[in-house]
Amino acid sequence: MNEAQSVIVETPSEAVRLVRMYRPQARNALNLVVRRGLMQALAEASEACEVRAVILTGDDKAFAAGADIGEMKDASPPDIHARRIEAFWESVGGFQKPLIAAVNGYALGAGCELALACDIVVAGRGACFGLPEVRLGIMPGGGGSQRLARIAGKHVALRYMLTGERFEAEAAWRHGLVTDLTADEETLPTALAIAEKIAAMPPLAVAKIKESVVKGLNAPLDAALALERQSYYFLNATADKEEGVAAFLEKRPGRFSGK
Ligand code: DAK
Repeated sequence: MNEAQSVIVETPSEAVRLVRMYRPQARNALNLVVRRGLMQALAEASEACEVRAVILTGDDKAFAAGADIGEMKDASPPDIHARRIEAFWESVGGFQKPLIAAVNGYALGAGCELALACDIVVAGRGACFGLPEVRLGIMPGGGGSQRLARIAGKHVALRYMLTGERFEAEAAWRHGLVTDLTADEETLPTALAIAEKIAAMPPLAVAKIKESVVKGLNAPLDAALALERQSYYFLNATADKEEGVAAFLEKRPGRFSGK
């Protein structure tokens, strides 16, 4: 546990880190302490070679109910600038290993943006999403307006952002924000099973696939296809490719070295 116990880091297995936002008295609202704790946990997971996938979660009531509204109250633009909140969002968006959100309860505002910034989102049927910033006279500032529009399309993004209305996990799944819809009690086990599956894959292939998709989405198609091709050639020169092909032909599981 770190940062006054607002973020708890668990190691369900050597290859999987579970990072839990823990500020239940405020529905896990992302104050400065929680943001710092998350940044620290991600930096440590990034450094640790044995970690192959990270799960972000909250508790039964909330993944996270947004940025801390109390901290916003008297914040002027220079105050907000000085807090360097973008460093937090960059640490999530730029995280190189697979990041899985396991969402139960509320994922609102910055909490929803956090889920949107992950690579895979598992949600319990009772989860509730939304970007209600408009009701506070502001707008999503953690990438939500761009990521929701890219994932769900302009109409869906504006439908929810302009009204601030919440939407249920089932709708989030229909709109493509949620990859896996589960019973609430299955959210974490499902996320863990996905993380373990990824962790058993050849690490270089996993890294290149994530890089190709995430960077490719920000690039024109020609440049994105060139990046994909380059990564493909790179992977063809790895020991893991040799092992993966040999394992298939010999009808046995692959033993990958990450080389
Ligand atoms: N901030 C602070 N405290 C919060 C909170 C929040 N976002 N959400 C809940 N809490 C606190 C409540 O004040 C309450 O505290 P006490 O009264 O017990 O002291 C406690 O958590 C329990 O909340 P409720 O009593 O309201 O519990 P309910 O189950 O009835 O309702 C709720 C849960 C999540 C539906 C409700 O609390 C709610 O609507 N919360 C606000 C949700 C919201 O509007 N979220 C968006 C916040 S704005 C930026 C990047 C991103 C952002 C900003 C800048 N930059 C890069 C600059 C993001 C902005 C936002 O997220």
